[in-house]
Amino acid sequence: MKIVSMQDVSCYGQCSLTVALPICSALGVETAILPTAILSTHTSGFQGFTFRDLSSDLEGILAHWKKEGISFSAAYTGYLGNESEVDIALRLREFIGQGPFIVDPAFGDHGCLYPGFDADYVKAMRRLCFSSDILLPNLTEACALLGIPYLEKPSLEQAKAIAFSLKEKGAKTIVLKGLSDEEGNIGLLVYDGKEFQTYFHERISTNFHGTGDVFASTFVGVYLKGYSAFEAAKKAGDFTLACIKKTLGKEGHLYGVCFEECLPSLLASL
Ligand code: PXL
Repeated sequence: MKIVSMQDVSCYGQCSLTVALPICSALGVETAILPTAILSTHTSGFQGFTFRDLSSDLEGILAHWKKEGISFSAAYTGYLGNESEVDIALRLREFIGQGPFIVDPAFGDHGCLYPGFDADYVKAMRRLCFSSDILLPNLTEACALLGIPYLEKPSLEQAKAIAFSLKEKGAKTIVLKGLSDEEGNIGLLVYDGKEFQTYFHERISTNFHGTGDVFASTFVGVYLKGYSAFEAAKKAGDFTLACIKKTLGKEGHLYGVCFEECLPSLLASL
């Protein structure tokens, strides 16, 4: 298995490519990268971060790969630097044949867009998200993509309607994250156009950054090992919870989760 992952390099902060590379590699998936931007840190909780947009390098990288006849089994996209990179991301299809195109919208959480993103970015991201084979939105991203008000705690029926609408817009399988059940657990809904499957587990109320990237990277690696989307989503949810638990109590460590220490148990569970 050889994939290409397109997202930023946040040099410090345990997110995007510094999460995707180790997790996918540990899961036995060769991971090439298409870096969208280089930041000194991610944009949540750090002030004055540097941001170097790499958009103008990306065409050249793809052209070289094409000349070399390079191809991949799948593509996995996350945080892009700006809306112009959506068109580059869409071109990754040329490199993956019939392989899955997996998109983590990675543009917002808790009802807000990440700093620097606006309605135009969301509009551009619709083109990418609605052409994905597997879409991994949280509720913030799902509602923004559909242009509906943010629902923090939708009922199961509302969550199903959101997943159904995303499917109608063109995404083939939807893994909707951040749902709540009556007992206060957190969970997800997987909809592949045939059935809705849900999975809930313990919710830890502390908010750590980068958990969406840990979830997405684990999902991608496990899915490509041959697990179904639902099984991969369950493994990714369990692993993200384990990483959060490992990080709880580590002072000053809200910027990311200590996924490294949990990788051996993830591998042992497969
Ligand atoms: O975890 C998503 C993410 C990735 N990359 C950068 C971010 C964020 C979320 O804020 O700022 C640079």
